[in-house]
Amino acid sequence: TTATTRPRALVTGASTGIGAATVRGLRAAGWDVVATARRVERLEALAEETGCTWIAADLTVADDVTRLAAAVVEGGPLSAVVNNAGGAIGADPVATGSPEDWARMYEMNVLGTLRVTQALLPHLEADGGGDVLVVTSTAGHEPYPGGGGYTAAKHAERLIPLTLRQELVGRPVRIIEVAPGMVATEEFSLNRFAGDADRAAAVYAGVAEPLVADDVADVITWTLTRPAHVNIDLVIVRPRAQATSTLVARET
Ligand code: 8X3
Repeated sequence: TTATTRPRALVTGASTGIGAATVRGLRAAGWDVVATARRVERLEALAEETGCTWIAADLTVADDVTRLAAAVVEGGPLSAVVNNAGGAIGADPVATGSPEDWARMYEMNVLGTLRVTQALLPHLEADGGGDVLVVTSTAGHEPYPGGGGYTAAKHAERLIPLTLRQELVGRPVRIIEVAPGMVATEEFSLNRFAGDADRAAAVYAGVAEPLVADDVADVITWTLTRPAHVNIDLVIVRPRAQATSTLVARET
C-alpha cells in the first residue's frame, strides 16, 4: 500500500441501521466501501446514494462468505472489516426461550462474525495491515431479564475480538469493539419482535433521545481513523437517558 491509496472497508449488515450509516460515514470520510447484506435492492439503493460497491451474501452460509471474501480480495487491499451484521430474536426468559432461537442468534452474531473475520484476516494483514472491528452490544457486557439468547450470543461474539487481540499482538492488525446500547434503528426491535410494531415502539417509548444509527457510525468511523498505532479496544456508547440495559429514564 502506498500513502496515496484510499482506505477500503467491508461493512456487513449494510442494508439498514448502523451498517448503512457506517457505509455513509466512511464514504463521507473518503473511504472506498464494499457493502454486504442479503437484500439486493437495499444494497443497490445504498450504492446509488453513496457510491459504495456491494456484494450480496448471507453470512450464515459458509459458501456465501467464501465467495464474498474472494470478491473483496479481488477488489484490492483492505483496510478494515466492520462486522456489524447481527440481531436479536425475541425477549423470552431463560425458562421458556426456544433453543432454536438461541441457535439462530449464535449463528447470526457469533458464527457470522467468525466466518467473515477468518476469511479476511490474511488479506487484512497484507499490504501494511488493517482493522477488525466488531459491533457487539451492551448486551455483550451485561445480562438483563429477557435478554437470554441475545445476551449469550453477544457475550460470545465479543470473545472473538478479546481473544484475537491476544493472538495477534505484534501483528499489523487493530482489534476494535464498539458496543452500543439503546439505538433506535428502523429494524432492530422490529426484527426482534417478529414485525410487531407496537412491541418494537415500546422499547423506545418515552426515552428522551435514544441514539440513532449515525451516532454509532460516527464512533465507528472515529475508531478506524485514529493513527495506525492507536488501538481503540472498546467503546461502550449509550444515550444519556440510559444507565444500564434496564435502567432507562422515560417520560411518562
Ligand atoms: C441492543 C441493545 O439493550 O436491546 O443491542 O440488548 S439491547
